[in-house]
Amino acid sequence: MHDLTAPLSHGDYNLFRSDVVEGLSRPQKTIPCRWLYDERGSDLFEEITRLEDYYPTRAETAILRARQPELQQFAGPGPILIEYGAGAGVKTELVLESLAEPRGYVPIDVAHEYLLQTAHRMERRFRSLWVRPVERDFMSAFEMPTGMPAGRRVGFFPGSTIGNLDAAEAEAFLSQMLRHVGPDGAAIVGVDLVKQVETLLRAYDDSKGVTAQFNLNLLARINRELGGDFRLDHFRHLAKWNDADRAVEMHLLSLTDQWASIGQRRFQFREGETIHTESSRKYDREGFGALAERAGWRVSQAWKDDKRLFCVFALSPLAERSPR
Ligand code: AVI
Repeated sequence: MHDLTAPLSHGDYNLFRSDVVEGLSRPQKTIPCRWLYDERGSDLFEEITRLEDYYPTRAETAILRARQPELQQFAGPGPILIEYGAGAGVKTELVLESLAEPRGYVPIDVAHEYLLQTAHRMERRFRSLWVRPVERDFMSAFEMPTGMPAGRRVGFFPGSTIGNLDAAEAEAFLSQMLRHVGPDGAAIVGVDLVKQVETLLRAYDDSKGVTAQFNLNLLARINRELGGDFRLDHFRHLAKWNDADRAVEMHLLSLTDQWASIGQRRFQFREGETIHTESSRKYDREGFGALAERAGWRVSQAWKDDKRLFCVFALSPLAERSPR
């Protein structure tokens, strides 16, 4: 998610190009949201998390702070924290601080520099912690590093990033996390809740226009990295609620009839046509509980903030081993 790296590798360039060309060839044009996060996009996203209108980060941080004793009790003594998509550090520190003598920390992220920064910061902050960064896309199939200390493994997936996955991806992700932590493990997952559409849309179309810049940056990235000629002033950021999917969607709306090229490929846009760039699904307790169950988990605890905007779920394996 946090791409602090310089140019794309050959493989990533090909993947980016084929995702964009294939996505723009569909009846509903679409580009996978992972490409929003080049260096500029990652900076803009960090800025979004500090906005008044974007409540999820604040609400989740408040829950983690308020529930430190419960988190400690839930994880038990000497746990190993496995974080999917290494975060900016505040939430990770809050959780590691809550835990009783954490033994290990395994941050997982595709962005090399970012991952190492996070790993080093946690090593410095928690002196006796065993830290092993894993440079992988958390959606790919991968194994835990060898030599992990003994202890209960606790998966940590904050930020409602699960909302950016569709139902099949979310289930696959939760199943893999269960495989990683094993039958004695546990998980802590941050999930944004369904609420008034007005509040949701304000979070994804903020008054300072940072989310609009974040979305439009995708076209700037296509121009720079794939040799595109998109006119950024001919598109507008659009956030809308999809009631059937229970998701806030980000789109780039074409303001006029126009063509844009990427190398030799030309794409036509009608006035009012959109490129779908992200879905951010929202859950309620029942909906998330059902998803978790399909992946082999049960909800042990569900902690909400005062305004009931966001929920941190503590999950246990459905087939937990009975205490010896
Ligand atoms: C990273 N992800 C959880 C954010 C979200 O809320 O879906 C990305 C984002 N998109 C627009 N604003 C924030």
